[in-house]
Amino acid sequence: MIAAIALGSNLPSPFGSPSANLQEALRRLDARGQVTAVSSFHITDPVGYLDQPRFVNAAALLQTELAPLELLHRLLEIERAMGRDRSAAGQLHPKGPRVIDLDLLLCRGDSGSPEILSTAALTLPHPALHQRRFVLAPLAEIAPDLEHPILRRSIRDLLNLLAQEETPAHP
Ligand code: PH2
Ligand code: MG
Ligand code: MG
Repeated sequence: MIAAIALGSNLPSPFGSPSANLQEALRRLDARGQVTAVSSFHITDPVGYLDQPRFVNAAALLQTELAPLELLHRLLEIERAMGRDRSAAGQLHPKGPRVIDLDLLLCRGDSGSPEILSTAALTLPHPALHQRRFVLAPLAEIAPDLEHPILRRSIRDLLNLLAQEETPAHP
């Protein structure tokens, strides 16, 4: 299957800067399959919880034999191995600063059929995918024609729709 993955970091780690963390995560992802495309790295203002450093965000496509839930567990394993601390003591806020965040966005089987999942462990497509510029803008660079299987819109269209929403109406 092919998986679209969002990457984010806004804290340094022993691997280096947030950008170095993304590079290290991509290297580790490539060991779980084949990274077939990587977007540019976007410097973005924090969304949601604002009192934290700016993020470096990117998107990647991974060709893998893993099933979605297995892949999710590998992503969480990479986050942990790279020093992501999800404990209450280790994080300021659930949406606060992190060394590395790997989010599974969208998966397609080899026949092209989309994975639609709604379980306690995993929801696919990612429920906030279409609302986040820091996810859509990088993904649109590498997969503009990828269709959101529920909204039935391409990533390019979703990004354009978000841009329209963000534009204030004329008086
Ligand atoms: N991730 C969050 C919360 N806010 N803001 C930006 N710009 N980029 C992120 O990756 C991000 C965020 C929680 O996952
Ligand atoms: Mg996230
Ligand atoms: Mg996450």
